[in-house]
Amino acid sequence: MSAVAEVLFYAEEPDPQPWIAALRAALPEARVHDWAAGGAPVCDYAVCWKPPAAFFVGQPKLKAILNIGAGADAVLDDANLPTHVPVVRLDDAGMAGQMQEYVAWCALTYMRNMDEYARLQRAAQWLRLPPRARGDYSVGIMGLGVLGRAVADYLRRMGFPVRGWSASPKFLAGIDCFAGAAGLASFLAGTRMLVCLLPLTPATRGILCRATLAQLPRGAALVNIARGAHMVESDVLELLDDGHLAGAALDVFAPEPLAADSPLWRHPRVVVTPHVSAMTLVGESMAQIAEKIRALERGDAVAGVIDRARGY
Ligand code: NDP
Ligand code: OXD
Repeated sequence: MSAVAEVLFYAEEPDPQPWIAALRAALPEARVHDWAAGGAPVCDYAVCWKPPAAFFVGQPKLKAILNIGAGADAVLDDANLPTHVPVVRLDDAGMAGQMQEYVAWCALTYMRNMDEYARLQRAAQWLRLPPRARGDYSVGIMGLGVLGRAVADYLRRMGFPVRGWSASPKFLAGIDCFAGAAGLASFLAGTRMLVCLLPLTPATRGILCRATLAQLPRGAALVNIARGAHMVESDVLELLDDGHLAGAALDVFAPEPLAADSPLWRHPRVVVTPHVSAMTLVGESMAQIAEKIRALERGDAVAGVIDRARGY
């Protein structure tokens, strides 16, 4: 780094101090300022997760904004976000492995009827359901980016038939790939468990609605691990109640935390987890951000720059 870089930090976390300490340790050649403490100078870089409206005010010299997350939807929605400063998101940073575990757990649960056996146990009912073969239980992944591709490959290696859907066409070994609006119907028609790993953009908001989910075969399961606003909650509840959807594993909600009176909490066919399918890991994420700042200072290209026009 030519001169000492000034880095502005904010993370919507109960205790951001371990994050600040990890960034300082990973980037000792910079000065990291805790925005919440006040008094930060004009900075070169902003490192943030869900910053408050005032965060970018008085920062005319930012060279880049580093988002402490894979999804940049929250920071892109910030009314004060400078328009010409690149926004860079996390790539994997320890999240892909967690997503693989979460989706593998869902696929085994739904394929082996473990959710149904849990309900039968609560009713003290001894009932053996017809077995299903893993090779017949297709998993469809919406979004074949950093996380979607890692999950698709993991499930394929477990022996599930895997299909994926993305904006642009893909050719991935052992995965049936579909793309764009033209590919959506065929993708859905052959999917027994649908996994959403899309970014939240104007094109994907509300995509998990009746019109989409009704195209899945009856008895399909839904796994939403992307953003709550992908889902039209009332449509999902209706489809669960009429049996079109056999179950839903939901990790993300709009808004979060999920309201205490939401019917999702107590629905017998819904599993709720509190946005933990892939947690942002302090060490890995701060190390990746430090490397990206170093690369930017050298004038090198970095992975994960958001295309503002497409929103991801
Ligand atoms: P990427 O940007 O790497 O991948 C996004 C994928 O979605 C790409 O394959 C892209 O297609 C596809 N896509 C985007 N828009 C459309 C569209 N309109 N139609 C079809 N496909 C589309 O993102 P990541 O894999 O890193 O992360 C995905 C999301 O996961 C994040 O945005 C975030 O919301 C969520 N997430 C959730 C976490 C949790 O704990 N619940 C943790 C981390 C992330 P193409 O390849 O053609 O561009
Ligand atoms: C992310 C998240 O986008 O944690 O990284 O949701």
